[in-house]
Amino acid sequence: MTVSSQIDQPGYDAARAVDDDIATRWASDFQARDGWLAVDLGEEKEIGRVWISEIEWPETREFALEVKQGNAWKEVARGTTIGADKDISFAPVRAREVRLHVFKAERPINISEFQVFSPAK
Ligand SMILES: [Ca+2]
Repeated sequence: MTVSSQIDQPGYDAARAVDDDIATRWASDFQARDGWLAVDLGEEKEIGRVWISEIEWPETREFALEVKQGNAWKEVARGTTIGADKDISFAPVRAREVRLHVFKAERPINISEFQVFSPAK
């Protein structure tokens, strides 16, 4: 897990966004209005869906899902709001690293869960 920034408080580290617990979350620096959260799957896998849960009030206004291809990030999906229950499917792609890139948020970024799946069958 790598993130663009981190709030200066314990208990909100990046790993909280992938701990399968909706009650815990990653929080960006309090001043941040953009940023990203990247997940390393450990090996290249075919993926085609993510599930994202933001904190209970929607803060994100513009975001993209990106996968790393070589040294560059490639956009596979784009959206505006996220909210508590956002399921996004996209054209299947092979990648090891997946990133939620928030371009614009109303408040600091708070992501409770960011889960990556193989393409829906
Ligand atoms: Ca969590």
